[in-house]
Amino acid sequence: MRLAAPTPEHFTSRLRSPAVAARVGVWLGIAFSICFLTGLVSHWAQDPGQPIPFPTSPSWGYRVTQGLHVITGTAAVPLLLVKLWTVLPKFFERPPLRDPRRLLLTSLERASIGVLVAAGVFLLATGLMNSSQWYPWAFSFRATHYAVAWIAIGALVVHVAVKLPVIRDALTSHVDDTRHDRPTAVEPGALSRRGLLRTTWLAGGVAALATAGSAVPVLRDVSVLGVRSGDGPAGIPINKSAVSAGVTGTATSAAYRLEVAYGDRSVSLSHDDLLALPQHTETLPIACVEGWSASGSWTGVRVADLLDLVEAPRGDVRVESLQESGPFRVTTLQDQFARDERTLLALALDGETLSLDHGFPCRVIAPNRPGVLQTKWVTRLEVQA
Ligand SMILES: Nc1nc2c(c(=O)[nH]1)N[C@H]1C(S)=C(S)[C@@H](COP(=O)(O)O)O[C@H]1N2
Ligand SMILES: [Mo]
Repeated sequence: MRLAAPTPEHFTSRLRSPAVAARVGVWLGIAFSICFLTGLVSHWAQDPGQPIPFPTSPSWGYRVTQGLHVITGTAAVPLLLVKLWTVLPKFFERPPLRDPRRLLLTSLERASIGVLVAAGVFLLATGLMNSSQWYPWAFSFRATHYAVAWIAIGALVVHVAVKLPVIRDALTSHVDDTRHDRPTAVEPGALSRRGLLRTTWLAGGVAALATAGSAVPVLRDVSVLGVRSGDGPAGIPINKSAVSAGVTGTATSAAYRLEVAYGDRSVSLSHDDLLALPQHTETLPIACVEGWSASGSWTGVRVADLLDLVEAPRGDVRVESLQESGPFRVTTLQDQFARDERTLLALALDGETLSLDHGFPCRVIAPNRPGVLQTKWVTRLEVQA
């Protein structure tokens, strides 16, 4: 017996039709576009250089864009699976070897689809893994996810342009229309085409709801995928714990000091010194790049007030944590955040001394900022101007 790859004629279900693929494709295109745009926002927000300063208002902006990013990315998973299923026979089409011109065109089109599928699967898979805090890779997630997003969106534009006539035709005719079907795609399945589409929308909706609870408190109970929803002191989840950051000793030591420096001027403040400075309270969210977010009422010292202690001009501030290693040990608090009156070095959350896991003795909390930059266990602020 010889094992042969299937040919398109082996696929007989009438559900595998451009009429279905185009309709699922519209939603997939919308989901990918939302992911792309909100991803650009997130990349900009995390860029230490920021040629155009990231705005500090509205304070909940990043919470919304990043929540949307992860929700639409998750909803895209069932859409992509159904879409791939409907076009599967295409992967087994034989290239038109006898006609060089058609061969070239088909090869180019297939290559662009290959790139699109590979990039799309890569983005959704790494995104899901990231939002469940599983990093089984050595490359930088942000740089790679960002680069591949450009590849995907480029390939998507090419794909839509090439298929535009078929897409337009499929969308303007009835869902059961057979004009663009392969000749063998005639067998009725367990579902009607409309039934398959409804099931797909439902699956996308369920995936979205299952994720949304990490950002939308009222949905918490239905969100089985919302991994870090509302547990942790004051209802705010904990990402990196004090134990895993290795700071339990240094953060609670009587020798703890916050150093504020500008050039050769510096001051050194104990936890009590910080408590003796004017205190301000702001309601601001922690909005993690993984999509979860939660709002808290933070009390502490304005970063601007601290910089005034060393008569520093405004400028980017280098923030250093007690944490000994790890990518988020040192972060940059850009000028516009350092100036903003809502930006605090928080000492308390919901009226209670900050817990060790939330960053005791003090942590950065600034409006409209990715959680990853809200540095905990801060021990040094240095104005770079
Ligand atoms: N020093 C330090 N600060 C840190 C982190 C870290 O790993 N180290 N994680 C950040 C991330 S990814 C998030 S989402 C927030 C979460 O803050 P929380 O644990 O208080 O909710 O802390 C940020 N601050
Ligand atoms: Mo985060």
